[in-house]
Amino acid sequence: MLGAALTEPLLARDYQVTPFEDATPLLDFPDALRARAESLGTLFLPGFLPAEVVGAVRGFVRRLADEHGWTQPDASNPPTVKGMPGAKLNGRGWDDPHWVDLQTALRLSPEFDALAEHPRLHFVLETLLGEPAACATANYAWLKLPGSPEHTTRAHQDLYYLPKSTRMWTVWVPMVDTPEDLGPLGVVPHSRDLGLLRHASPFIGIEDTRGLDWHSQAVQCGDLVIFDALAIHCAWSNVSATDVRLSADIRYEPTSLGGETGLRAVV
Ligand SMILES: O=C(O)CCC(=O)C(=O)O
Repeated sequence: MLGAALTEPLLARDYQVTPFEDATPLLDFPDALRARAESLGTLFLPGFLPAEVVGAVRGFVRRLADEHGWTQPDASNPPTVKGMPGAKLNGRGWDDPHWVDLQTALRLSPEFDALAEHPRLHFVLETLLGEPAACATANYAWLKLPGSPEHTTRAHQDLYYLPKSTRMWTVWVPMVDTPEDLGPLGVVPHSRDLGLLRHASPFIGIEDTRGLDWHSQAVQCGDLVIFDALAIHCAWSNVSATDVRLSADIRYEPTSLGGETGLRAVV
């Protein structure tokens, strides 16, 4: 049973939040890019990916979401997605069997491969890892439906769920234009200095993060937020009345590790 607090929206306005630092000027200076990433544990690259590459994944996801009755069909596939009124994911969202099926279909799709293997992404990941990057496990497309604060991604560190993945970097890709009320990602820079913090449970995550300095802002389709395995992050609640937040997270590890992670059972 969920605690009462988990039905309350998680709102950036209740936290100390400043905008992300744009790392674009460092793209021509790999050493400086790596130094920024290692210091902050996160990078923000606005407009980094071609909109059509991300749009193709959005189109794939929304076709399945339409079939499940979660979203309103729109064959023109704009970077906004309307929810079907009253639509809900079951359970905790991530254990809804239809959502799990969607993840499987997505991972087998050429659209996802084209995104995950995009050369611009691999250039950045290889710069951060110091060797070629391999796409790891635990890659998801998230649909955050309006009116579902109980499915908000609360503050956590990925290393808690993927305890072997100390060298992993995650790329968070908004697949729709995501203003603040749609629930963009929030990240705490320099989290690795804190080590792995106590998580109350896989679903609750880290309970008290109000004293921390968060980075977050409205983002567009094509932007990227990259963060390491110890970066404390969340996604604010979708409090839009009508729209769905769609995003993907794609994880990478050094090729020398084989791209295999040990996913902690989520209960
Ligand atoms: O987008 C979300 O709601 C979750 C993202 C996340 O936690 C991750 O990428 O690790």
